Amino acid sequence: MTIRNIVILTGAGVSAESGLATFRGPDGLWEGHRVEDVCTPDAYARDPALVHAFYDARRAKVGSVRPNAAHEALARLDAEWPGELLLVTQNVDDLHERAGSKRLHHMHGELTRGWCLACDRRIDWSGPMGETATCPACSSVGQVRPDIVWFGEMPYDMDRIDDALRACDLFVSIGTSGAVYPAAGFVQTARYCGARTLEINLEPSLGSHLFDEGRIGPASVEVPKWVAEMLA
Ligand code: BV8
Repeated sequence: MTIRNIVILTGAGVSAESGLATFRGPDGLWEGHRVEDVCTPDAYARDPALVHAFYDARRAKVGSVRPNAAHEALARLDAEWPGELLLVTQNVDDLHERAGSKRLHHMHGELTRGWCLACDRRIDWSGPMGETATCPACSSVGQVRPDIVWFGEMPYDMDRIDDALRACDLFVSIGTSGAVYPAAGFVQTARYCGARTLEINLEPSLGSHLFDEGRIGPASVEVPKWVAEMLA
């Protein structure tokens, strides 16, 4: 089958070798916290200081790390692939952008953006946010939350993702445990619509049985190899 249109899904595993913790590893991001305590709207309503501290720490950390060879290889594929390509990331770090990816969508939001609940604008945010942040657009104080999709909230632009999955010839999942929906279900949509499916991960994910092919190894090694094959 000729491959023209590609959809790639990435998770925390693609940023692990840049030094960013994944969620479910031994040093997992959520090890210190219960997911319900930092990643839900209820958590934010109950303890905004804790949720802001969790995201302020992660935003600061991202500023001190760099894209790795996997991010760079995906950016090269984006620049050189002649067909359609959409990189959907579950990650809220900006390492794909900093490596140069353009055809990119953050389905779970971004650490480097705030969402003002007073004026409903999304604003670029680099430093700490905390509970008393002032919205640069409407000047309201303490109404800015992280622009992150929490559990129970709808991931961004699902129609765009669905259209791309239905039109793709190849779906590649990289560095994700397949633990969270709707991202974990994308492989089924792609298969149903006739795409080939490939998983690249450090270990088989929860959904590995749904993939035509699986490559086990670190993203910084396996992703550049795969991209070189695609561009050969
Ligand atoms: C929704 C942003 C519906 C936050 C994240 C009950 C109540 C409410 C909802 C539900 C419910 N039951 C089920 C649900 C649905 C829920 C869900 O799926 N829950 C799970 C726990 C069962 N999903 C949702 O709530 C979603 N929304 O369903 O909305 C709706 C409908 C109508 C109207 C309104 C709403 C929203 C989910 C989004 C949550 N936000 N992230 C933040 O970042 O803080 S989730 C977060 O975990 C990630 O974004 C990602 O999506 C998910 C999984 O993380 P991974 O990226 O896979 O990372 P993980 O650590 O798990 O795995 C890393 C992998 O990498 C491992 O496999 C490892 O082996 C590998 N690896 C490690 N190192 C390397 C490597 N691979 C390669 N190289 C390496 N070096």
